Amino acid sequence: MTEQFTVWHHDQIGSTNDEARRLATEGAPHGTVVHADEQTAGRGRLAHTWFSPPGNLYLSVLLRTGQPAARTAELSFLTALAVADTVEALMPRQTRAMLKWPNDVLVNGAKIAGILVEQADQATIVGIGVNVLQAPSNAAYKTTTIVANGGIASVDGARDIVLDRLGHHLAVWRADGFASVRNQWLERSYPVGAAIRANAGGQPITGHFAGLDLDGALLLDTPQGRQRIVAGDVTPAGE
Ligand code: BT5
Repeated sequence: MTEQFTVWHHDQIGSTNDEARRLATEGAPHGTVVHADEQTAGRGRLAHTWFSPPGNLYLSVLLRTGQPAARTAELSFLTALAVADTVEALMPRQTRAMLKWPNDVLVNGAKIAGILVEQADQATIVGIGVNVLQAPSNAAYKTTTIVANGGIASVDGARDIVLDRLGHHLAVWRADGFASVRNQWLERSYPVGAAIRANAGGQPITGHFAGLDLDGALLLDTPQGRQRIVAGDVTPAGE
């Protein structure tokens, strides 16, 4: 099934995810997209702020997949593939986008995009921010933009590519399930066996990356055995 997207554009908005949630409660259909040039209350996970000045892409896609809410997390990995494809399409040829659990898209170790997937009533809201021109200088880690990496992009061009790639990966997910998404995600992430540290609330846990579980949970091999981490962040063990 080819995805049909209908884009509602705003010059400025609080958060495209909030607007998409509102539209979901009004019964807006699958494929409704909220795009804004600027956000005044852009959000990340856990009440983090998302730096959202003009010059970047901010959009939220309302999906009604007909799948149980338990599969929502899968959409965050699927979206990361679409965002990585987009970033690579806009940058010089050899530049690769790398994926870091759970939702980061990095270029040369710096965060270039953010993904926030939320459940709203019967719908899923997929929020995507891609730094085209602007990145915050005061974030807790390195950040970057398409343009800083020698890429050439318009925000609307980035939007069209990301929707196209999202449509593609959704079709693969519908046909083949999460296994194919998971394998593609793993190909673009840390190599299995890499030493990483997981921060999941409480003490950080250091171990060796052992891939993703069938539901997208991080698997970490530690001296105490294999651990499953469902929420948190990871960093290379040395940092
Ligand atoms: C994310 O959160 O990475 C998800 C961000 C999703 C943003 C999109 S934009 C469209 C839609 N509408 C919204 O309101 N949100 C979505 P998290 O993993 O919690 O990372 C947030 C952290 O990244 C912040 O605490 C900062 O340290 C850093 N950060 C903030 N703005 C950034 C930016 N533009 N680029 C890179 N890093 C940023």
